[in-house]
Amino acid sequence: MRIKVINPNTTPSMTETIAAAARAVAAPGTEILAVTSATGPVSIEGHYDEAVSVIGLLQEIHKGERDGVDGYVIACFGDPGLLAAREIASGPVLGIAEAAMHAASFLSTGFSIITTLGRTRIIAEQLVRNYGMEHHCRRVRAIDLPVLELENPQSDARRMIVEECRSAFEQDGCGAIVLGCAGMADLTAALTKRFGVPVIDGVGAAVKMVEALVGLGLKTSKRGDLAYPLSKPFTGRLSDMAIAPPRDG
Ligand code: 5HY
Repeated sequence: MRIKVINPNTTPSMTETIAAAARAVAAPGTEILAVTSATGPVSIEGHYDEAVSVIGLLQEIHKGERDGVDGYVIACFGDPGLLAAREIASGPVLGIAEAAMHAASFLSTGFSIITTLGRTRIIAEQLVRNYGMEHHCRRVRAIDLPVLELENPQSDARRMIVEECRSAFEQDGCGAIVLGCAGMADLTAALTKRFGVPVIDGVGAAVKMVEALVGLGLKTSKRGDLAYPLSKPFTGRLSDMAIAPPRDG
């Protein structure tokens, strides 16, 4: 099967981290197509960044549908554009935040999330509520470091994440950690070994869940609000994103 893993920020080095995490867990018969959005912000650190990033993400989903991709992973912890992506995809589309939270809820009675900036922490708290995870998520924590500092070998990001994990275990009573940024995907193995608890990277979790759903022969429901968008003209710069009317017969 072919799973398209889309980094909706436009930083190719982060896509490499994401691709490595996806390929590390993919089954032998799974091909990972890892792509960087062609347009949008270099990092996604707020509602505005998310909103703008969704255009490039949806363009990649459109391409994936033309290429016959089996399923998709949105590799950004805000899960930007998740429902819009599901409207235009036939196969499953999973966001890394929802995949990681669900995986953590299977493995512990309470998890803490560690993300980058304080403002992203608030967005992650909203996701926790949207996904009905209030009873599973003990706390969302932030290391107060911009996303692209995770890509900077000179930054203190690793040490800060380790310290935040330690605080989470001491103060939150959590049994698992969810890494709250796609750029943290390469830390999973080292943190799991260090703390001896499940540390969940959403990229890996989402790839395995898409594999499972595709393996079960399941697709995105086209009944109700996830039905294909209505055909109508789009005007202005995004006119090529209009949905073509269904062909007769
Ligand atoms: C992410 N931003 O996963 C996030 C989440 C964060 O560009 N990729 C981004 O840490 O804000």
